Amino acid sequence: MTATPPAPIRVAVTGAAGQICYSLLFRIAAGEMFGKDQPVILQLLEIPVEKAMQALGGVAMELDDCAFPLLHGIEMSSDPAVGFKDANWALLVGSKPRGPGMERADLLKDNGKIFVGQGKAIDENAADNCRVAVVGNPANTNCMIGASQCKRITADRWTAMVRLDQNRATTQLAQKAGVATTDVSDVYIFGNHSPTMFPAFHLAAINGRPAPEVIGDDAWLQNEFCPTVGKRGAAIIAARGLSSAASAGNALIDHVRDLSTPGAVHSVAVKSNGAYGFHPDVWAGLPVKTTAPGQYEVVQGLPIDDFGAGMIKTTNDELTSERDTVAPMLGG
Ligand code: NAX
Repeated sequence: MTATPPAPIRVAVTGAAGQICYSLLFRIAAGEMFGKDQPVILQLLEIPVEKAMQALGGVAMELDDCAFPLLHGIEMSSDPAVGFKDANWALLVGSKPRGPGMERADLLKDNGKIFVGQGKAIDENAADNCRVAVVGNPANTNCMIGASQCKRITADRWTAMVRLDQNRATTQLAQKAGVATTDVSDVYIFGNHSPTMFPAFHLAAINGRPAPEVIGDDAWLQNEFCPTVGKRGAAIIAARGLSSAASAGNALIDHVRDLSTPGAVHSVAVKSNGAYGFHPDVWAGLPVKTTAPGQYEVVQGLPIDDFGAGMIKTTNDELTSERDTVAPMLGG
């Protein structure tokens, strides 16, 4: 007897004609985010500009041309009320890039407006069980702004992505130690998705042993590893002339898959509620354990040494100052 396939998951994705989505959407449709038996319907959102919608049409044609068995539908819209309708997951990838000479405060405010609108649209239109993952930068603060507009889709459902930073840190440690990435575990990112983040090397393990003991070079860990991970995005722009795209899409696959997998322990930016000394109302990268599909708890009580405390203070100060900049946009 053949088992009845599960009902499709509706996945709303913004920035769907952009470069991250050009890798991400195909992997979702291939079953890498929600599993090889789970059908999906993609609800693709772009800005109401002819060029963007035309490009989106081309992406949809390519998705069609893959004949993905799990892809049960593609919907396209520039209206958030339509795009987020009944969505079970909302992946907020689109945002406005920083233009030449643009101040970070202006970027925060310009993108903040997008996330005010999208937060409201998600609260009014998404499915009751909707979960949100924010990728568009500044991701942590955009996530805070979006969540602040919601009553139904509560703050604990709003997450921002620091998984790319976790993956970057894992590979840097593996390469330094001369081991496989699968030999490295317990890599957690604390704070902002920005160069101030703290990749907590003192908690990481290599084949079960503390990473600092295996690597035996604290100066490298503090003075090279941390800045390399923190500034990796800029290094990729310098090399490629474009920001990270395939690796960001890959990280979002990991982020959502692990949030859907009970027992997974991974780095996610969530409302801090004061964990590890973060301002309670900012979204900070933290180690979380998935407790049920879409639900998690912050892993509490991990030891933080003086170096780590200093790093966490710096990244918390940045998150708090971003919060101050966008304070007039916060709903609730
Ligand atoms: P692209 O500029 O290639 O694509 C962004 C797309 O979003 C564009 O097609 C644009 O029309 C669309 N868009 C803008 N506003 C929108 C709105 N209100 N509704 C729907 N669509 C909208 O950028 P891409 O390289 O794909 O990067 C997307 C975002 O991810 C950027 O903000 C980028 O900074 C951020 N990143 C975040 C990372 C993270 O780890 N959190 C890493 C990678 C990346 O830098």
